[in-house]
Amino acid sequence: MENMWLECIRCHKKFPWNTVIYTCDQCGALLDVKYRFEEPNPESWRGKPFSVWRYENFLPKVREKVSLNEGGTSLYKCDRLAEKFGIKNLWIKNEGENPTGSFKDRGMTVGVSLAKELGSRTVACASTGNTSASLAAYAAKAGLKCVVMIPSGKIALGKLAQAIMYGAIVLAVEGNFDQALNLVEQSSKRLGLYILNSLNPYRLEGQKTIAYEVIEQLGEPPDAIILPVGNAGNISAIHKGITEWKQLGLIEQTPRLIGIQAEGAAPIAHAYKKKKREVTFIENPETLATAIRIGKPVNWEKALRAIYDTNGAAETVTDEQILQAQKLLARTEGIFVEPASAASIAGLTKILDAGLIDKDERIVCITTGHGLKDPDTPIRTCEKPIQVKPDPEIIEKVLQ
Ligand code: AN7
Repeated sequence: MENMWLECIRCHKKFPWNTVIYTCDQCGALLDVKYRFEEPNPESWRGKPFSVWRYENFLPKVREKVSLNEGGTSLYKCDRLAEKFGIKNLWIKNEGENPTGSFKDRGMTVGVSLAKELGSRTVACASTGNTSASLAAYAAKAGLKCVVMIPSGKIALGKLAQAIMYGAIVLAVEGNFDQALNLVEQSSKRLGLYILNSLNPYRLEGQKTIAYEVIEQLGEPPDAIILPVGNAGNISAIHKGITEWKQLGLIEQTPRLIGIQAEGAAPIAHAYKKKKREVTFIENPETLATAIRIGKPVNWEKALRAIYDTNGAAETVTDEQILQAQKLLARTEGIFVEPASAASIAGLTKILDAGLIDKDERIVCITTGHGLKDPDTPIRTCEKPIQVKPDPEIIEKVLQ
């Protein structure tokens, strides 16, 4: 694959595509996958199924694709929700529709295919939940061994059920996600595990297809894309996808990328608000949106690049605002997402109030994970079922 290589995002040192490496050995920064693209011809993919591999011209070439038919998720026009916000053009890209219920599947189909291509036997990740569920499924499909390290007691029930069911070795680490990721990095050096967290640049290649799908579904790029940010891989991936299509002349406008973080876990939003190019990590991140309970986002540098390059923004939301947004979305549009995903909706209100988006702009919010991942939250925060005797008179009374 002489048309593809890895390149440091800071000092631009190049590495052959098949080097198993996650950070630059010269300056320590993350890597990007780079390509010498052939002249793009949209006709070459227009007839293909609506899925991640539809865009294989822009992805690593692999001999065997490990796929569960990921991508091709719905883009819903949300007029009832838009009306609540006093805006006109709001869509939701619902990534909960992926095979394991989150956007991570887009990354894993590419990342696990690469793991096979590179001859890895065991794949590993640290995870706040969704990454572990997704990796476990794709490792099963690929026939690879899978080790996942999760912060003990701090991942949603559904995600844990998935990782266990797909047969991963699940290690509950006594510490938070950041500590678990550190542990995976150290263990991978000792044990030769192939890491599939978002510091793996190949995983982000799959995730950039969210941008391509949105552009094709709308017929043009939106004005803004709003999404929750944790380890900051997704915002970085979407930025890379958009940048590549712009450079290839496939689109003219680039959407502004707006990242939303939970107040107790918002190092990137804090950096943005101070207009800084560096991030101050948070030692003890806290939020009920456990998916984004991350204090040391590995992709901070790529994420700030995404925000500043697109004239985007970052904002924080409280847990209370997240829960309200989760209910609002479910009850106006019939879309049930997990709390972290609702951060993008909660953030929209704040971004509009702050005047960072005009009311007539075309806005896409990305909801990253399915609501059933975390059944405990609605059980705790919503109305309890009304207990009744099987008697129509009682029903009549209750419903009056
Ligand atoms: C539903 O599973 O980090 O900013 O280990 O599950 O790309 O990290 C999950 C992250 C947003 C944040 N929404 O994405 C993990 C993990 C949901 C998520 C994010 C996650 P990034």
